[in-house]
Amino acid sequence: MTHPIDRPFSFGLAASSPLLERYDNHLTRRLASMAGYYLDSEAYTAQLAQENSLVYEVYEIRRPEQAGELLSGLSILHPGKVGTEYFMTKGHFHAVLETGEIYHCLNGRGALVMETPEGEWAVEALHPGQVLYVPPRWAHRSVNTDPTEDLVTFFVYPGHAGHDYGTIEKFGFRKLLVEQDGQPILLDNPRWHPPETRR
Ligand code: PAN
Ligand code: ZN
Repeated sequence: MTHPIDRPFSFGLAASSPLLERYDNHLTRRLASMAGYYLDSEAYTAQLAQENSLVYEVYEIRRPEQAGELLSGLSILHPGKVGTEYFMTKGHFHAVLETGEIYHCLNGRGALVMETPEGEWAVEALHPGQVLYVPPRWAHRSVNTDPTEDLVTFFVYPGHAGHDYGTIEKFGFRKLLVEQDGQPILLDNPRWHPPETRR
C-alpha cells in the first residue's frame, strides 16, 4: 500500500502570516549560535550581552534526505546588524557539492552571497518575485539589507545535498555586506584566504 507521504501534496505559500500552511520542523538561529561569524567581534559580544536576538528562522517541509527527493521550506531572516554588518544566515556548501538550489524571494530586500571552493564569488539581489538559481558547487548565504522588513525566501534543493558549514564558519565568505551612509556596500573579508593558502 502506498504511504500517504508518497502521495502528491500541496501547501499554501504567502509572504504574510501564516507563511506556510503546513511544515514539519521549525528551526531558530539566535545571535549566540553565531559566534565568530560577524567581522566585528567586539560589537558581537556587546550586542549579545544586551540581547540574544532571533536572527533567522527556517520552516522545513520534511522529506527523506535521499536522491530523487526535494527538500523545501521557508527562510525568514530578520532585520538587524552586528556593528555595520547586516544580519545574515550562517551560509554553507552542500555536503554533496554537485547539488544546486532555487531561492524564491517573497518579501523584503537583500542578497545571496555565493562562492565556489576555488574562490570565485557572486552577489545577487533578492527582492519579492525574484527567483535565484544557485548552481552546484556554490556556497550560499542570505543577507537582509532592509532596515525594517523580514527577508523571506522559499527554497528547494535535492534531498541528498546535506550541509557543510565548516569552511564558511572558519573563513567566512570572500565578500561581506555592510551598511555605509545608510546603503549596503560590499567589503573584502579580511578573514578570507585563497583556498590554496589554507591549512
Ligand atoms: C536553506 C538554508 C537556510 C538557513 O534552507 O539552510 O536559509 O541557512 P543556513 O543553513 O546557512 O543556516 C538552504 O540553503 N538549504 O540548503
Ligand atoms: Zn543550501
